[in-house]
Amino acid sequence: MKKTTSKAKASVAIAALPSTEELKNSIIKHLHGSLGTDVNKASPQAWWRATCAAVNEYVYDGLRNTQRTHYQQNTRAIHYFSLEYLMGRLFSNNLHNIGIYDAAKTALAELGLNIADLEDQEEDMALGNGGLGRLAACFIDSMATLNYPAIGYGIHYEHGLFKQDFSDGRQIERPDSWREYGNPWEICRPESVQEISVYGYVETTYDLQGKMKKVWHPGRIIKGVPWDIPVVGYQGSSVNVLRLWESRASDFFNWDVFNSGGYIDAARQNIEAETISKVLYPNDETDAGKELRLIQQYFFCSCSLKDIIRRYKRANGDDWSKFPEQVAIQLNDTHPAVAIPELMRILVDRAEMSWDDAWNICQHVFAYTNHTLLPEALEKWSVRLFEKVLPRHLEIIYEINRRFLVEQVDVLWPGDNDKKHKLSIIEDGHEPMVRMGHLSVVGSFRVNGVAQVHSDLVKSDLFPEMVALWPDKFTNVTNGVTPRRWLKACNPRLAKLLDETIGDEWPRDLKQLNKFAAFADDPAIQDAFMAIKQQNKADLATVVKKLTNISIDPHAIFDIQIKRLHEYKRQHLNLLHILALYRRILQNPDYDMVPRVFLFGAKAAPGYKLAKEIIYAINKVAEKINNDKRVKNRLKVVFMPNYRVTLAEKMIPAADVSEQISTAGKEASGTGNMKLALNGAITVGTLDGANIEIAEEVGADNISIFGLTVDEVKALQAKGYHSWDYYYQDAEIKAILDWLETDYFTPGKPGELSAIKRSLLEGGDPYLVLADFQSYVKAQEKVDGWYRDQAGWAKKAILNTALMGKFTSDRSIEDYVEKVWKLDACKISQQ
Ligand code: KOT
Repeated sequence: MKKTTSKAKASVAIAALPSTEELKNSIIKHLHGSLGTDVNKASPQAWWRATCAAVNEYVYDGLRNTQRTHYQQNTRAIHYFSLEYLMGRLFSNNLHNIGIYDAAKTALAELGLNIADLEDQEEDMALGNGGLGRLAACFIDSMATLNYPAIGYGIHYEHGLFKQDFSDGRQIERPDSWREYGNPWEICRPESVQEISVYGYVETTYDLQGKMKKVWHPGRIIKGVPWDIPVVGYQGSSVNVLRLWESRASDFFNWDVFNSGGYIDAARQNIEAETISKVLYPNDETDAGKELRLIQQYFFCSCSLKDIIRRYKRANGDDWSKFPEQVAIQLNDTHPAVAIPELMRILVDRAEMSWDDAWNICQHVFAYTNHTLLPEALEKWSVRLFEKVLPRHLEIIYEINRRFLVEQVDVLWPGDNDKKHKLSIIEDGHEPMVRMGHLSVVGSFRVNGVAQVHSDLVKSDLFPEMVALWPDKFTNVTNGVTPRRWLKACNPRLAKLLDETIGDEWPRDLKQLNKFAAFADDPAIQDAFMAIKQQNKADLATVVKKLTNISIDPHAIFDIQIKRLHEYKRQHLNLLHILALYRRILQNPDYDMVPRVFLFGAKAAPGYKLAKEIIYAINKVAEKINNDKRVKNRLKVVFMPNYRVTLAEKMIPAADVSEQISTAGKEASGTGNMKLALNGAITVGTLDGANIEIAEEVGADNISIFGLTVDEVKALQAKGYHSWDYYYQDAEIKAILDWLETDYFTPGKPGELSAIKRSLLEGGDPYLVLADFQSYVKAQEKVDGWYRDQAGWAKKAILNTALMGKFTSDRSIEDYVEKVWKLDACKISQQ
């Protein structure tokens, strides 16, 4: 029997790791004692739950050690506020991070079970939309791994991001019920329930000394119940917590209504209170006017702040002076920005602190990360709605704004009303709005973008005057991804090759991958690398067959675009290229190209019409191409249904080509670009977001860059961009767009795919698809040429993996620590 190490390591939260035999016994013990079933009749679901319970024994051990150490050392901690956490599955991630994946695999095998079957019992925890939510998940993994005292705060949505089906090629949304039968990783903490208020009115009162005091009489009280999800650092470093709030009706409040005879009213208010954490909003739509969304934001911010303050007071009593030393709060975009006026309210109204002292605390506590420059995504709330939901907070925002305009703006630009209009937190107009970005900048001590070019644009285009006021406030932290999930766990074959060639330190020190570059010309390593890619592609082909019934050849180039569907991400540019290839094949039956499989994965926001039309068009074109014998398998097109973290983990290790083709200046960073390159895919990309930094790292020979740069995009738009010119001057573009209007892809229904053409011509092509088209085609031809030389390709792919060390989320977190949080790591002691 192979025995895993049970040696206790210093600064590791989890004391002793189990042997295979111990794990087996523990699983059976839980099968009997926690699940009430027996080895002879247990379902895969029961086996999975029993294994989770066995694993949790070690997780909880680490959790207790971590929490006790943090408490004893009264450490400064970072509190990550995010409306989204896109966690995916936790089973294999926890096993890998604890360091017992192999032991568990063997234990299960000896019990007659396949670990992969158990993994498939778990629903994805999809409490996020895309990049922003997945980044939060990578960050909490890294914070635990690096031993930083950190807690993630968010909402315990009952329903995560919708599930996607296709019906005749069109997206259908279905509800996601990830915890319908409970979730073994979460712990309810009724002892830490909080109550928060909304609605009502503000009364102005005066005390005996004539001092004015504002009293908020809330209209509704809501209970927040915390659910803790332990976050296991790699090799069991620290076990931190993700604390998610579930809304419930307040017992206290509803009892009153009940007593006054309002039984139905009480029941209705219960339902309304519980609605708050019911469902995640799918983004890319404007949330303006959505009262529930504002309440969600306030609900989790208020619960979290109260939780932080409770913990602070337990250690420091009523002395607020150490608060900014102990507490840092990172705002994941502006969604949690209402935490700023909420902390002011608590300090001024509740703790009776002076405005100046309270503001001084706020400005040393909050930091804000911007994730987008798209104007429609910059959050604004109507003053009217704000006043209805949070009347006292609106007053506080007015006062923050008044002081900001008088004490900052008017001092730097005396009498300049244009500047005041531009910088005011309140936007004028017939419907005045609260600008959450402005509020976040004014209330934070640091503001960062998520890739260098994006951070530069945040300064130059979004907040130039704020930079003039506070030049040192703005900084960059380039995103990263956790190599534990996005290489070690999802690509075990490549992980093993790396362990064997460069040692096994890379998962916690990704710069070690550099050593792999020395093997880029080594034929044996090239062969091994390509064989692994081939096996991963064969595995994916099996998944594709199962999900779509489409057969794909693992020897073709696997060309992958996976990300939310949005015009700026330009899935339709990819589609136009596919149509160009198809057309060339039909015109020239011997058209010479390396066979290619184009794989897509993307969800469209339910209200985003054009995004849904693009999905439909890709599916219809796929149907035609995949069934056209004349193509002779040179082209296949697959739209994978229900793209999510778990599907990403299967697609990324199998990718040869990574599509990162956003209009320059629009994709803040991207993180899929990092995951794909890390797994040896060659990027076809624009000079946008983190693609620029990826190109710097891997070198121009190992990436296929195309398209307009940020400056060229600006120049073209300044001079006036006319997409019709490209249509009339480029016969290929014209033919393809006209083709979409026929009934070729939708027999008997001409015009079904015309939405794309319309947006590119009548709609003015806002994302410059036609301007970049020919350059994109050339970048793809370059890739086709590269692939014909397999040794040359292997070298490029190896160098992509080897040179991605910068893009670990551990580095991002170290950057935050140095530039923003000023935090010390905390060695965890065992009891
Ligand atoms: C959505 C709504 C409002 C504001 C921001 C967003 C947003 C931005 N959601 N996801 N993002 C992405 O965040 C990632 C992590 O920083 C970036 O890599 C990506 O470029 C953003 O689009």
